[in-house]
Amino acid sequence: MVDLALTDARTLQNGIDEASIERLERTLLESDFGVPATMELVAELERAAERGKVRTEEDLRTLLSGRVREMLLEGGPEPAELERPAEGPGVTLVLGVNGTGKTTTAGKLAWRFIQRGEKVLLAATDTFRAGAQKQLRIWAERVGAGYVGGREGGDPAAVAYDALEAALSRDYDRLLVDTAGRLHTQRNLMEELGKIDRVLGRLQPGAPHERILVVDATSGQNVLSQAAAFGAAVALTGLIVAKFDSSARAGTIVSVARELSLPVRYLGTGERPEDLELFGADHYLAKIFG
Ligand SMILES: Nc1nc2c(ncn2[C@@H]2O[C@H](COP(=O)(O)OP(=O)(O)OP(=O)(O)O)[C@@H](O)[C@H]2O)c(=O)[nH]1
Ligand SMILES: [Mg+2]
Repeated sequence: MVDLALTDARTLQNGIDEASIERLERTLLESDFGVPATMELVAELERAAERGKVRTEEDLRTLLSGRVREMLLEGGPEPAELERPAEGPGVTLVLGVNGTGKTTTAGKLAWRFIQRGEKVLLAATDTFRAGAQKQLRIWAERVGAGYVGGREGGDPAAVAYDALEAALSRDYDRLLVDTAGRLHTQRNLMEELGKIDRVLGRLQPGAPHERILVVDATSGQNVLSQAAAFGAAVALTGLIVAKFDSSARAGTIVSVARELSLPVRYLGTGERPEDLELFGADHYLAKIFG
């Protein structure tokens, strides 16, 4: 929650004071709104204060949440569930740097769609790290999804191909493709993503329908450079912010929506299957501004 307490309640009678504005600026930066969004919000507040429009904390809350809502919408329209075509499985690539929560998020998404009556297949294209395949297979068993993996050291694009072939022939509604964590500096690994993407598209025109970057809520402004690097390799369609439960830096979402024009689609709020929420501006604003 972003603390909107003003420094001195007395000043409210004369409008908001300079110290309160500075304090708010610091709070926004500490919450990872980023410099451009913070500057814009503070300037807006100063303009409103000059016109005598901010006299109470409630005024401040209304002003900020209204403007933050507009910023969120710059990332795109209010997000809906992951896309699924009229025919064939909805294919989603799950991407991100090491340890952000990709595999967990793939498992949670599977659970979510299974709850909605869909038939879901999970594909483990991380043939690189020992144990990665098993982790996703356990999730598949746990939530009742199908599972396709490959042999250790095998070609990730070949696993993706096998999985989509299985999804098509066995009438799955969804295919969620988990990928190995990688740094944007690992050029081969970034190119491998492009290959997985193309292989899927050749087998089912239009696939993958979603390319989701999973970011860690505690990464702050690093999220921006991650999104830029992955966005250069494949055309991202949105973000999932995992570990939202363990971060007070809620402003990251605003800077992402605003600076990257990418919508946040879901928030990860824990380690259980049900700990994934569809992102909604109202809910988010209530969470951060009360
Ligand atoms: N509290 C919390 N923990 C999470 C969340 N999502 C993932 N985790 C934890 O974060 C750790 C890493 O999650 P993984 O799903 O293995 O991350 P990954 O991106 O697949 O990791 P690599 O495949 O190694 O790149 C695990 O301990 C998860 O349980 C979340 O929303 N909240
Ligand atoms: Mg993983």
